[in-house]
Amino acid sequence: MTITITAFERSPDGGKGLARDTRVRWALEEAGLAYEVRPVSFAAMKEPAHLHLHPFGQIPTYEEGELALFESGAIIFHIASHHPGLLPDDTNARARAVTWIFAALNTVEPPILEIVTAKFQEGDKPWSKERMPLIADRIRQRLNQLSARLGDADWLDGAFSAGDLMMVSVLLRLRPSGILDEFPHLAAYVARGEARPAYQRAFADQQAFNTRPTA
Ligand SMILES: N[C@@H](CCC(=O)N[C@@H](CS)C(=O)NCC(=O)O)C(=O)O
Repeated sequence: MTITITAFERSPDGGKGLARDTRVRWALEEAGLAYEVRPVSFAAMKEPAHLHLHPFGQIPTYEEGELALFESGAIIFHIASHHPGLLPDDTNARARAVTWIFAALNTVEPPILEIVTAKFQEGDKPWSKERMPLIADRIRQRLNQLSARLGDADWLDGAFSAGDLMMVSVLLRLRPSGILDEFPHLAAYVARGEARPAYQRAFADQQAFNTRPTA
């Protein structure tokens, strides 16, 4: 069955891999699944056809036959649940890997997203600059805790899992800020994720997609 995901017609990051279709592409590559990408413009994202797929008018979405999903977490959990390689077979280890997906999305990503909000939505406010160090400290607090848990292990809980895929994807968004480099274990963890052939393919594909010549 054909799998189709949506992505920005042209990502605002110009192909740095920070848009959330990259994490879905990565999961599909890890699972060895072929997929198609449908570009969506900012205007089309808020129109009824796309809102039917994604109630909040965003990307990524995922379609496979009758199934249509939104939310990168739900999409990756779906892929990982139906294909080998992204979740352990042992029931408890599987539950822990899923916990790391939630931890990445609910506990680590929110303070990181504040940087984007502060820069792009509040950058013109007089208090915006004063807020930045507070955001950076909240991120550092989370990274300290995460780094303490990871220690010098390769992955968060045994073998690489969808939990690592999500955590690395979330941490990658921090790279432009330089904060990640303050945490050598986490920087090495992210580098290990990026070195995976499936990530390399996903990154190259999104980069080619976002730098393709305009028609
Ligand atoms: N929680 C959602 C967030 C989706 C999201 O914020 N997507 C961004 C691109 S990475 C988007 O579509 N932004 C455009 C907009 O919100 O109008 C997920 O993980 O899929």
